[in-house]
Amino acid sequence: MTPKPPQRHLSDDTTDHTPLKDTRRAGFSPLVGLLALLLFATPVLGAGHTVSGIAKYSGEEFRLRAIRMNADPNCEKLHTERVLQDDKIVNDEGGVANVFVYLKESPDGVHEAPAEPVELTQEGCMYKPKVAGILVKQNLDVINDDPTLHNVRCLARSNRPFNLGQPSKGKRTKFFTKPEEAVKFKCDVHPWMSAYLFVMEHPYFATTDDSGSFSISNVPAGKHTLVAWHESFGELEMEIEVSADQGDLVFDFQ
Ligand SMILES: [Cu+2]
Repeated sequence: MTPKPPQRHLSDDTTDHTPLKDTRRAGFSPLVGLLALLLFATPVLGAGHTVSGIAKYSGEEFRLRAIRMNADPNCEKLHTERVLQDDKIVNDEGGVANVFVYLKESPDGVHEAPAEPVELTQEGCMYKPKVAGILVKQNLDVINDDPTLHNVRCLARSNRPFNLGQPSKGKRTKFFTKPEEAVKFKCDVHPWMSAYLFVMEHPYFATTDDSGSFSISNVPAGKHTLVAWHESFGELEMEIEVSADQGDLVFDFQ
């Protein structure tokens, strides 16, 4: 063993570090350092295109039932109007909220989790957001914003499931170690409460807003499969080829 690594092995050395947390580790020679910086900085600097569109529902009409909040007077007190079930939110133009839209495969490998957490808040005895994405090893802050007991049951299948009692206002932090689609969260105290998290290896995803619109930024050019998932309407896929910003994609749930 020699304490000084031979120069010709340096480029091999850089390929073994995933994720590459510290570019200085690859920076034995300035050229290798610069190459690594260019390779890994490209998505962060915003090269790529915005992929956007809308999720619609054009199936049979349905009626949403009101949630029986009076099952817990502490929840009922937090609302002045009746609250409808949140599993099929469709606006007058057919736009569907809470559709998770994402690239099926990462075009550029596994991304490092951002430092800021994803928040899952229990507010008014409902989960906010209802559907969200999180990266592997990114912190999930589970927040109880209500003056009542919630019991968060995470029904993960690939990851370790958990069961978290939150008797009063407060925050608990969790994270996931493996990618997993549609991890369901429910509350044992309030049966109408549910939320879904997608544990992702890349950041190319978005959740539709109340108008059904989604927008994914910095998508690398090339062919991708775009998936749209909805808890009640199912899943749709679309093949896209990205070479410029794309703003008119339509997912039509039946
Ligand atoms: Cu609850």
